[in-house]
Amino acid sequence: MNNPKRYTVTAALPYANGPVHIGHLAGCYLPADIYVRYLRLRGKDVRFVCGSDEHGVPITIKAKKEGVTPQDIVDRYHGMMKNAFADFGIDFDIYSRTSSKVHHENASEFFKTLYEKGALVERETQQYYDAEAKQFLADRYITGTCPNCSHDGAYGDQCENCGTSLSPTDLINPKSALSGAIPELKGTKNWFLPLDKLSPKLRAYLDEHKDWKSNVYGQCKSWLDSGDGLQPRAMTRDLDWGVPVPVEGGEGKVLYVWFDAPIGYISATRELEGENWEQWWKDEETKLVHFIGKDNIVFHCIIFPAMLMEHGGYVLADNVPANEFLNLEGDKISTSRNWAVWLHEYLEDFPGKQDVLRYALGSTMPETKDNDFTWKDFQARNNNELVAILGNFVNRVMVLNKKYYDGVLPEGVTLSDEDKSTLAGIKIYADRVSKGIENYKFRDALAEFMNLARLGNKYLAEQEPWKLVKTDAERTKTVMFTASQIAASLAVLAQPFLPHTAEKLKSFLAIDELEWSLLDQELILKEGHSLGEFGILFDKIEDKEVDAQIEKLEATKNADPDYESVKEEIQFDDFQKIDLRVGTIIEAVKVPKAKKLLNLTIDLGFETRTILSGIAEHYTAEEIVGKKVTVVANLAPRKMRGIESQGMILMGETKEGKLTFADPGQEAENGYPVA
Ligand code: B3M
Ligand code: ZN
Repeated sequence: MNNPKRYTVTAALPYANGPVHIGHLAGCYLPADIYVRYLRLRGKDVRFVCGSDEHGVPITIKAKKEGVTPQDIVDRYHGMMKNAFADFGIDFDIYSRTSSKVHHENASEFFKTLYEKGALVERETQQYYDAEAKQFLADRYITGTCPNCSHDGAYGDQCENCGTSLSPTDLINPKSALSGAIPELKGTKNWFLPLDKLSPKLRAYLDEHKDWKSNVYGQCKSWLDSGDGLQPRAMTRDLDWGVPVPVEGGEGKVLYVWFDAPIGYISATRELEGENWEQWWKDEETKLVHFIGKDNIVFHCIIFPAMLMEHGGYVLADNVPANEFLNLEGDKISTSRNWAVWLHEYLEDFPGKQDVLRYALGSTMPETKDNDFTWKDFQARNNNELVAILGNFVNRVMVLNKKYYDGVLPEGVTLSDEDKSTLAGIKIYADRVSKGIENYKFRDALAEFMNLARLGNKYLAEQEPWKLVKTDAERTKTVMFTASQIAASLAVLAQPFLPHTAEKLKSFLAIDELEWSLLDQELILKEGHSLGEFGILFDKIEDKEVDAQIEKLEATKNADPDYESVKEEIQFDDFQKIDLRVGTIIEAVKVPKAKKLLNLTIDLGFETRTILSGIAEHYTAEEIVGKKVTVVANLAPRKMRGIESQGMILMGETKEGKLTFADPGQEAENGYPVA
């Protein structure tokens, strides 16, 4: 779309189940931010929306693993993610969350509209069910072999290896992710979006967008053309975490996370814009652009457009510039294996160096194919480019101007042809930067920015003002004046990529506003302009700093994958709240009809307690009488199987999963603290 009236730019809503890492940044948020910052500089009307995706199985599985509620999980990560994005200058107009009231109402309303229009098909189908966990197994609750590429860990909704969208019943050798059990089939009712019937419309939409990146267009095309074509897809789930299904018969079911999440973009806009939200989604002259990673292509290019078409009244995405994946030191980034560079940890190790990471990622982002982030490359980008080219050029300009003219640009300069052609270079590079960004070629754009700094260095190296000053004071003035213009243009052009650096340059050069239109002026800085105070832009990163990062990663690799990650840090006061005491088991009986439970009577010295413990599969009642144990003495009582358990005993575990007693030692006295 040429010359739209306004832009709505979305960045994928990350699942709130872990902190943000470099893969997130390079895959989606950095390119989106560069694009948006650029549009704003060009005076465009833009809204940049994002937020946490707080529903879906990734959240509930994590909660289950930790024994906390899904709400606990999303509350823990939402704020952390929001801060990480802000710290790295990802300049959203709003970072919302899908557990918000506005979103629940909006998603609910959207579903109801489709339902009332008859756009959804109600169907009773056989779905996999885990009898042990008493739960239907949708999406990531079930894994198996991908029918398309034979990858072993495919999920019930998608194979991450080949990107194909799946249904649980497509999986070969399905297994419950909850219990590992082989699931059984059980009938249940859900609402489906008939993608098969919508295929012609979707195909027409795709045909209008042959300009999309080839990785995106190609993937979509192959789904549409695949053997059976598109299949109806369930938009509801038999789960209890999500937006409740708002129609009759929907009790106990929620909207499919991939139904509600993209609506989250609309909800965030509503939250941001109040009554004015509609123009951002419904006006023909609004250009909608979704920034995502490649595993989200089917949802943004097929399913969400289908939902919007069926609803009616919405504009569809003009482009979906999806990136491929970023690997780390040759391996796939993985939250669960802790193979990642977390943004918050990066900032602890490299305080104030946000732009260095933005630059390194911007230069290697996986625009057309998967790419690799290495710490050595990071170091080289910093030392050989940011320090040696950009930093060096700016520093020479600042230092020499200070030394020769006390920081006031000389007057009475006469530009030679060579100076003029050097200055003409500014426009050429600026145009290349613009073109790159407008065509979603952010790496090229960033490279052209650095090329302009190279031009500046070359100019200084050829003119050698530090020598010239001894023989030709007049000519030196012109040289420094010309070089200063290049520095000023770099300040303007740095803004989309390196916003923190641009701010520094702005104050070094004492420019009031770094408007893009300055690049069209013949001269950005006038004769007699006073420069500001300055310092060093970038400093060298030493071998030992990146070696430490590599070692940190290596340690992760060597770590036993069986270890659970250490829980969130607590304060000493939190720990002090737990009252641990020495006790002795004086009686033990099996709890009838409970496979795992023993009913223990514990001598705590000052009193005896009844404590139920889930150790019956590991110990017989007889063999543990007389054992010393560590008791959590102030745990609120809990009723299980009609018996009140008045505390808990601590157990260890062997590698094979056998429980062992956390024994305080034979001599320890009952009732005395364990601390
Ligand atoms: N949360 C998937 C992801 O984080 C998903 C994106 C939603 S965008 C509407 O990869
Ligand atoms: Zn596959």
